[in-house]
Amino acid sequence: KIPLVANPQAKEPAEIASNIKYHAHYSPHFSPYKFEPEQAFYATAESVRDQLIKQWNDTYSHYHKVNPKQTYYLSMEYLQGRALTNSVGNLDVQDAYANALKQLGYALEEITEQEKDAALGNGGLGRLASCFLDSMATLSLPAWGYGLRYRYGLFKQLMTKTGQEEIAEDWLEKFSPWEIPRHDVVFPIRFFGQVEVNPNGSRKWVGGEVIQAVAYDVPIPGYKTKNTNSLRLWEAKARAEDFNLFEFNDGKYESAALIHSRAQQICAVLYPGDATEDGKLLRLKQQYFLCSASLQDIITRFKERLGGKDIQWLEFPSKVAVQLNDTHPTLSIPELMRLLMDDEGLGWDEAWDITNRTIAYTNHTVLPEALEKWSQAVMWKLLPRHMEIIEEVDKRFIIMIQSTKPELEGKISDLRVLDNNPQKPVVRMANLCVVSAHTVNGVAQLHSDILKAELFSDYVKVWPTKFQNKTNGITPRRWLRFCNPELSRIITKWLKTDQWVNDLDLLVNLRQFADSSELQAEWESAKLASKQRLANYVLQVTGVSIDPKSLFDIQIKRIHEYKRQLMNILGAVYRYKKLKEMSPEERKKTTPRTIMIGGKAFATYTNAKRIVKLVSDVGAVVNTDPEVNDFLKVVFVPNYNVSVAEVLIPGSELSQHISTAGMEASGTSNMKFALNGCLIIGTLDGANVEIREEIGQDNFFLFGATADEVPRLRKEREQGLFKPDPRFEEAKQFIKSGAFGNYDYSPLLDSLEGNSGFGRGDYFLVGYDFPSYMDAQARVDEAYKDRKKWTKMSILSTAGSGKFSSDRTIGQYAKEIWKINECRLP
Ligand code: 26Y
Repeated sequence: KIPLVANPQAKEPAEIASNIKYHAHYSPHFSPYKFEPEQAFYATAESVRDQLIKQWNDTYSHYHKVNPKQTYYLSMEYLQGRALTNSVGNLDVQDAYANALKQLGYALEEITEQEKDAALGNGGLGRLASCFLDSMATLSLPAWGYGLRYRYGLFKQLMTKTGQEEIAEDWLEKFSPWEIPRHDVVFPIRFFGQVEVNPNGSRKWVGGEVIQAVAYDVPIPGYKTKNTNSLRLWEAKARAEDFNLFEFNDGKYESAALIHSRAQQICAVLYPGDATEDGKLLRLKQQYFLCSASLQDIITRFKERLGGKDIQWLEFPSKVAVQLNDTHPTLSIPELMRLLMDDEGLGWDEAWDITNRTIAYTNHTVLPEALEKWSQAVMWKLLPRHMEIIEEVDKRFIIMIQSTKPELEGKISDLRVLDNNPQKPVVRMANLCVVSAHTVNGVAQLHSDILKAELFSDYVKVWPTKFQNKTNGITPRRWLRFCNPELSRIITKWLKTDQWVNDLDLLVNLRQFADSSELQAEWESAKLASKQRLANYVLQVTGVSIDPKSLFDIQIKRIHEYKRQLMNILGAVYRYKKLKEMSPEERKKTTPRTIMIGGKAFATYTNAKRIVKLVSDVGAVVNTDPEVNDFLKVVFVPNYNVSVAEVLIPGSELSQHISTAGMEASGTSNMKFALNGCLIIGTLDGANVEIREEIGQDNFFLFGATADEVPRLRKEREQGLFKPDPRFEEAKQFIKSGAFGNYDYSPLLDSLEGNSGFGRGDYFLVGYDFPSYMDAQARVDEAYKDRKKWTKMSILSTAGSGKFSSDRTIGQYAKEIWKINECRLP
């Protein structure tokens, strides 16, 4: 009885239902006779997209007309997750859609579950980019994202007997309702070839192969604003004229389509393995593809928006800000130089000045192995003109230092862009960024301080004002308002406003109610409901049943030795052993715990994979041991991703952020947990330091060495000057005894020995921090017994999280780095 009516601006539930039905019927993707949850999802998403398109087009025209300075965020990763809940929430049509779907026989929550995560990223850096997009739109800032449209994003993690197995995750299997191909936005991207010198001395890159970049746009709606920005993802496509029809007709099918298959490789997967030379080349191609397509697009738009006026190139930086999300898009620097000099005819000095005033760089790590270095030979082969430009940047930098900072003469070989070590000449991408960009920032205060004091300390002497801090943030829409509606309702009720969703600092006003038993009761019941939902999820994906009355203790993040999931599991092993040794009466006095660990290990990172295996092996034993079952469960949550996080975080009570101090640049899930009233056990690392400051030290379970102690402790550990705590030895020994099966854990356990000559000799200081970690865990157990106190701490965590809104972070980038202003749709 619901009519089929196309109505892109439908407001009333009945109209929306009609529009959804219209899409289900006329969508070319499905047979019109079926309306199962999957079709219902796609039809609903298309109807939401209808609503977005008008605002999206209006936003584009508005920016075009006003022509403000605009930011372009370049990132090789975006971890967008699902978009439906976020879109209806940001459009403020959640109730209308829920109602419309009800008329069609569905619940909105059920339909949203049908959506596949867009996982075009690995971890923190990619999710940060996605939170930033949400804040840029919400703040009505003229700011777009650029990325790559990977065919296969982050792999799907399967847990088998041997541990993690990776399989390709087909997020585009059917199609994505959120992307719109722009077949008219196409740029040529060249690879290989040679440099031609013209009689007038100008240079031109010619030959090689040319592949096209085609734009796919994803709408990014803001919350409580009509501004709808874009995430532009590039897809690679060969030109039709490069298809060799003669060869094909001659039966040489593969060689005829060679360039087509080479084009397809570029965006086929996120982080293709780089163990081989071909793998490295492909990764470099991906990076260049993003940089070149985006800059050509930016320059085209700059020209279009002049509306016929003469081009003043020196005005470019007053219209364009480019932010590099780590060094992955560094090739933007020589690419912008090349476009300005070779295509637009500018001289070096002008081009350099423009490039410098346009580009800013964010560093996300101090780990030496994560600092990108590209072989000069590979660069000369793939990008000969860019290598010429990089050599010139390097040469001019050296001259500048010699003439202005002679005292740094001895440091030049470390500071310059090229490392000409004859064994392996490389380009140091971070150095190229620091030398070329106008601003360099770290992602938490401690991290930015370390950058200035260590990694980039000599550059600070050259450019004392270039370095800034921008502490990361998270979007309160996805990470509280939409993923935790129960808690949101309570917050709104007590603050008597929902303004906190846009102005997260308002959460401090919860502090005055932290002792109220009425609020505490509501708070606890919301938490319990989220824990129940989480328990259902865990049962569904692992078959393990967990008790919502136990303490839910969660560590979810990429598996990495510096993040020390190994310390967590050693703690669990020790806890298990002690429980086994206790009498039944003693056990009853302990605090029951459910330890959940989730995260993906990079496919070739063997020690990380061993950690995954150990967690699941420990779980298999503990969870089936009737003696301890009521007091401890250990669960490995498979295939951790954005939508899994949206279930886990609201249901968490304790979360672990336990990296070796100085190694986690910031962390962002720590902010999500704290915002959802979860207490943190953690080290003084990354943003933990600031979170603890904001929520109060009494509400944070602190342990471990500080960053400035780490170098000395490492030395002592290596020299065998440090005597490990007996608890640490006991836990390791218990694993070695075969208590969790006979898989060979020795490479893992040996890496924890300080002076054994194995690996880096407990480089991550698990041995040193273990006793203080266990003491902090004992304080957690005690605190949890006092429900009133715990709930108060939980309320204070949320109340103190205002600073960690990505709206605050983006506001600071806009003002202090990009110099852009709001450009709100009327
Ligand atoms: C190119 C390759 C070697 C590479 C690929 C991805 C290197 C690094 C990365 C990703 C890094 C990353 O995700 N870093 C994280 O960034 C977050 C956002 O700033 C931080 O919160 C987190 O501490 C940091 O590890």
